[in-house]
Amino acid sequence: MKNDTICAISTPLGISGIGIIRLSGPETYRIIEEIFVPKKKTKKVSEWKTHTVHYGYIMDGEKIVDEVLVTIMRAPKSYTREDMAEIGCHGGLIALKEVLNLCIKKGARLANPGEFTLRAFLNGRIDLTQAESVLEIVNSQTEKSLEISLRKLKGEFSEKINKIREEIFDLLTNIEAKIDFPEEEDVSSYSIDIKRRVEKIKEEVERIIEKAGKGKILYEGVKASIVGRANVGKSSILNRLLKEERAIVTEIPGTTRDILQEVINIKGIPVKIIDTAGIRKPKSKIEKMGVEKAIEWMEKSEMNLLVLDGSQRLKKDDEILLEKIKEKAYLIIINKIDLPLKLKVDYLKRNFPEERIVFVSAKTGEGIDKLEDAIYRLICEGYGKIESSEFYINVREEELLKKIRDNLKNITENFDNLSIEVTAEFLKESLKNIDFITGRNFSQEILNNIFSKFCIGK
Ligand SMILES: Nc1nc2c(ncn2[C@@H]2O[C@H](COP(=O)(O)OP(=O)(O)OP(=O)(O)O)[C@@H](O)[C@H]2O)c(=O)[nH]1
Ligand SMILES: [Mg+2]
Repeated sequence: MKNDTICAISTPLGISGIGIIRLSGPETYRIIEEIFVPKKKTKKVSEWKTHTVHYGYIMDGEKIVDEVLVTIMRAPKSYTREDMAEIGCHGGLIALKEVLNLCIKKGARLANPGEFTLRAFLNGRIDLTQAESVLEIVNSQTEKSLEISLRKLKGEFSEKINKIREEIFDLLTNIEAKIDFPEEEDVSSYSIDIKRRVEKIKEEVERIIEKAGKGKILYEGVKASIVGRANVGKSSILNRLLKEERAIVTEIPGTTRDILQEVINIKGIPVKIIDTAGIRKPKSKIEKMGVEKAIEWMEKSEMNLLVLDGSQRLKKDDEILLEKIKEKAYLIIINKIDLPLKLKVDYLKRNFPEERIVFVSAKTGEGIDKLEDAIYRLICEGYGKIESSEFYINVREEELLKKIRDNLKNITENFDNLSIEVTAEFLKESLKNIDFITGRNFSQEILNNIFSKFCIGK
């Protein structure tokens, strides 16, 4: 199966500027030879130089299918390390499908999701963390998370993991020699040295888990709900943050009935903002459901932004929300500062830290930049300094790293009571988990799990 030739449409299905069909495998050049008629026919496809582009027509017998550019990438200098070609078609869906069917007719097989990347992994071009980073690149929502995923693809994360592997491996060799030849050295200084080395490796693993935790926020983002009484300007604030008129704004209280979610980018962090229905005595069944949902969202979000209308005195509903908002990370936004201030700000300042209160006017845009800063600071409070994050680790990698950490901890915490053989077993277990991270050791199940998340053609 590994040796057949696969093909797929690698660009989105639909009308586009161009569409690309990818081929990979030993039959690639024979298939191109049979379906492609270059404008300048000088050499056979199998003699073309690697990384060259050729202009011509895809032909089905006498029938022209599309005018294309064919790019050749010869093994091992290709994404999959196999012979590869990319056919750049005009972006019409019918032509793309026809070219694809022609490739299949000539012996290629339609690729499974992520199969090109799977081959890159199986052929040793990238390890499993790098393969996963490809998916992370595709799913990145901000420049910062893209940068982090690209660093992982380059192998920075693998490098760290491999260094830890080397250290554990070295330690294990050392210990095994000791098991075989027990009386050669002074035992006590020897065990102090082992303990110190395990401690150091454990600290390094902990550091990776901690640093990656910060990367996680850049990749997965934060959920924040905008809540408040009806008509205080929640949807207007969302529109300001989005820099577009996304939510419907009217002077009628109860405008937002259903929940609206949009992702905004705050200094590289994707923040999913949820605009909720205003809280007030519901006038209709639909509105009542909206209000209930708003409270539900407050509970589900990582942070809540409570909007108050600065041109009015505090109402009972505001007070209820001011109480509820304290349950997790929050900001209090005083809106409509373009109007005369009637809200008792002193009262708020007495009861809430000053850095949690932001003054804005969604109408004029004043204070919106300060609101963005305040959201960013709130995220940093919860997740540490984001800029220092080096990489993102996914759930699979995190679970394995935690297993390794716990294994090493078992050694250091019980060191005096452990026999040298048991210590060796713990180290072997750590090594096994490291190999699961990088894919030096893998099961079909792990691969299926990872690559089924990819799209076809990647
Ligand atoms: N003067 C002034 N008016 C504002 C400001 N922000 C919003 N408004 C007005 O207040 C009214 C309500 O705004 P929305 O954004 O729909 O308020 P909301 O909180 O989403 O309301 P519901 O969805 O009904 O809960 C509209 O008429 C807005 O134009 C502001 O900063 N200053
Ligand atoms: Mg609204």
